[in-house]
Amino acid sequence: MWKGKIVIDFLKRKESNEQLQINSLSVINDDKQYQNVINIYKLALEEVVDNLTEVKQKYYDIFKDNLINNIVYRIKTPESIINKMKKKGYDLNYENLFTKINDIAGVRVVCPLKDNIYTLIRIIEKLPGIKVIKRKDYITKPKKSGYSGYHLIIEKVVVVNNRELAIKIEIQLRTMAMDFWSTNEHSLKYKTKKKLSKSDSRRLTLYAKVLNYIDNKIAKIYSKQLPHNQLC
Ligand code: 0O2
Repeated sequence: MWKGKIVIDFLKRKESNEQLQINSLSVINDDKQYQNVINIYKLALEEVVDNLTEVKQKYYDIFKDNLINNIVYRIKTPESIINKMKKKGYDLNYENLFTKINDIAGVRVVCPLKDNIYTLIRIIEKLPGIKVIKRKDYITKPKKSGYSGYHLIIEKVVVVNNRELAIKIEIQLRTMAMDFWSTNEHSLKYKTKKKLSKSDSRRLTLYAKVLNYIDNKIAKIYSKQLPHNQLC
């Protein structure tokens, strides 16, 4: 199977022998090579989203319960990819893009409760054509900011020109409470140029803890619920 390095060979062969350097942001959007790479990521991403949508539906059909609330996905913008590569000190070339940036294609799955996340991870691990290559458990160990969630880096096998390619995709798994916090913190602090005051920053970290407390308490109420046939 083709891994990252061989994808580069594939592009090299297809696109002449010019050096595979990501030159600058201004050229990247018109760069045919870049578009070819991104199209492969898009293909892999769409297949993973289809897989997860099917899991959501099948789980509901069997258990009449939601394992997944919603699934959102995106391809990272060129700006964001370049910023991340610069921030991490990587040279701007396709080899680093393939091998070191794990979230060019990203899926976010929001589940009702923490237990659903762990059930879903076990299901994802068994999906055909998907291999989990890295995990980050920010649920057991939240980040200093308060950020919580479970990240899986997977390789999804796609077929391009009759050859198999393993493409890296990041799956972020969150509860509704984690997603509420992260989405707001993302715009208030994590991805904004505006500076948040120290006290507001501290508040956000505190609210993450409060939401985590509520997440656990709601799960506890669910766990005490009797099955329908035992209610009377
Ligand atoms: P964006 O804009 O959301 O895409 P890796 O290279 O895989 O080892 P990476 O990607 O540098 O590690 O870091 P990590 O911890 O896995 O975080 C990846 C993503 O998690 C981030 O992507 C965010 O989406 C989310 N995240 C991490 N920390 C925080 C946080 O403190 N607050 C919020 N709201 N989200 C966070 P990007 O690319 O940084 O940003």
